Amino acid sequence: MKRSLSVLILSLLCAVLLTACSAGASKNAEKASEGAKVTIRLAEAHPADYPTTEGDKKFAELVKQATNGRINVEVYPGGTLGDENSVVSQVQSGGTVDMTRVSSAALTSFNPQMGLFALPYLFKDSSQEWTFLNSDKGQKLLKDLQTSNMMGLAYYESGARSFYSSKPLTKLSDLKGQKIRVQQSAITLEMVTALGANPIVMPYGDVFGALQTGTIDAAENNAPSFDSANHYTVAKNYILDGHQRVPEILLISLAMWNKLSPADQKIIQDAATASVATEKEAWAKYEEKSNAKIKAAGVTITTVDNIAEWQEAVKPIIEKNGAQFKDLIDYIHTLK
Ligand code: GTR
Repeated sequence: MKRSLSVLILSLLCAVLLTACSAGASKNAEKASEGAKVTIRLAEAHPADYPTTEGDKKFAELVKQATNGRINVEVYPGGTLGDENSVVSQVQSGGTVDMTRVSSAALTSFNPQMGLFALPYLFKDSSQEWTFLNSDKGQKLLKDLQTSNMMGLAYYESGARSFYSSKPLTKLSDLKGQKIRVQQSAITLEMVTALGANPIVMPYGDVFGALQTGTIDAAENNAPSFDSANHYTVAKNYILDGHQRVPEILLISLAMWNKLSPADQKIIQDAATASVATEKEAWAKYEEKSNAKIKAAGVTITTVDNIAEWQEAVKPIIEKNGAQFKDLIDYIHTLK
């Protein structure tokens, strides 16, 4: 009798607590769904199934959930809103594109601090890179984009970039004289020149056609991009020198950011932070699939066993451009 009474009291207590909690939760949700509706247009250069797009979609879903649909993030994959540079200009000027997932390389001409990630062979591996990205110094770089009217919400994984060519490419000296497409980044242009090749800046979407027609001989990217953009069907030689680890950034215009209430800003920031895990998980799977696909397609894949030779060739570039990032570089070298 005594026992069943205490069970009853306990169950009653639980029920009261649960009701109080769910009332609190629905009150919060109600609060988040109050106010004017907001639509955020997010531009993505990659196709719908690419890892970064998976991250964008997760971000949109989390924002929708937290605001009961009051803030609607529309994701536009496949570069339909324009190439990276024009999209970043839109975001920066508070134009019709409010957000984009973009390569930090495309931000270097808008914010010189982003040039850090263009420095060749800066990070030892992904683990050292992420220790830096998650550190206060790495996060500060994101927030400092505000000085360029943009706000970095999160970093996404982008692996390491390596060269691929339609011409033979199994050693450093093969790069000599090759016309290589690069992203719009002054440091990358200098790096490619130092490696003996001729850099050509061109939008990502034009690379496939340019490889086909021979306007360029080569390009450089991570395996998922090499695969998803079909470059591997034309450029059959891939040399894994891993010259750069250029993180992706989830970016919002300062114009949109400043329109949001502090509570909404927190929802947006939290959703962006939470979406990183989804993107990284999708990245690992996609990268594995891409490597298998590239191999099966008969691409000659060369691993580099004398990376010191490549590092030596770009040393002057690091010395010249690294001075402005000395503190950050020294800090990175202390990380495991
Ligand atoms: C990819 C990156 C794209 C784009 C592309 C490029 O790795 O995800 O946003 O910057 O490289 O080479 O232009």
